[in-house]
Amino acid sequence: MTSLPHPISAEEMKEFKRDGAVLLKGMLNDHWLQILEEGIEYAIDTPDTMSTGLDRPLRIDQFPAGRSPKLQTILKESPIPEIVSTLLDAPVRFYMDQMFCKPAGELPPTPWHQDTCYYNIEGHQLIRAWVSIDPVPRNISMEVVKGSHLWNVTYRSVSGKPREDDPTGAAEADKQLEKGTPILGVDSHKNFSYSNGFFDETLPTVPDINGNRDSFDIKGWDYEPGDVLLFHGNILHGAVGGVTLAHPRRSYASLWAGPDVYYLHRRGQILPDPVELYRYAPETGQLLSEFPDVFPVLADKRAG
Ligand SMILES: O=C(O)CCC(=O)C(=O)O
Repeated sequence: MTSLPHPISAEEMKEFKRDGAVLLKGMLNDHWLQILEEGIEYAIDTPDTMSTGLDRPLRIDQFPAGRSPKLQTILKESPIPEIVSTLLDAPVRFYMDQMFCKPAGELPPTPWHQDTCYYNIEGHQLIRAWVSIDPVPRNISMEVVKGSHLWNVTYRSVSGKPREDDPTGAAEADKQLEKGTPILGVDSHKNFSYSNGFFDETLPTVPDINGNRDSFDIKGWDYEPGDVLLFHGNILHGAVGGVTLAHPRRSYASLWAGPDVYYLHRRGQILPDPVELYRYAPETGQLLSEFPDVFPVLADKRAG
């Protein structure tokens, strides 16, 4: 017995595997949309040290469910974990969440990027569940490069600073890596910035997708509140900017991990580890399942 409003079709499952992304229509009813809106609005009104862009047209918050009880409810009780578990056919653990708010007016773009290079985790069973409480028409939609989740490449993050800008900090970061401790310590939760970390210049840069759109197989959607967009952690994704919207675009994205996801000390870490993980001093290669109190299974909808 599923509590999903309708089952995920075999076609949709196939689409996710093939393209690395699928839009599931009408998965959150008005009850969930109300809770989501309250959760997002609460987070907007209570910025913390992980909020960036307060004075700019792109507000991004890391781990907003940490302070917004209604977002906690979304993570634990809404259909989202079940959806992800069904899609993976595996038990899923919540890793982290982010909120992206673009106010009404001319929208800034979301640059093309991959998510996994930002975090100290790696694995094929990483799924992002992206939802919005506002309609997001195709011309400002999240977009993905179809199939790029299978390219077997990790791109350089589009944030972070070059090592030569801060040689002392870079030497310290390299020492941390050698010791097997994360570059961004638990204190980085107190003063988060996208340029606290160093991008990994040994990784290739993201290709110029907008400059060569015809060369890429780009997929986007007309998104309606209630839909759930699922995309793979390794997929190239972004959103076009420069379009004027009469209402804000408030989105909430959670990252979910299946059994193969493990911890990895990244040279280009940009986002700190979840705060509760630091006390375990995790080592590269440890599965998230080794930290069940930090990452409990929130849904297990295996078919058989
Ligand atoms: O909502 C957006 O524009 C950005 C979302 C995003 O990049 C993500 O969820 O990884």
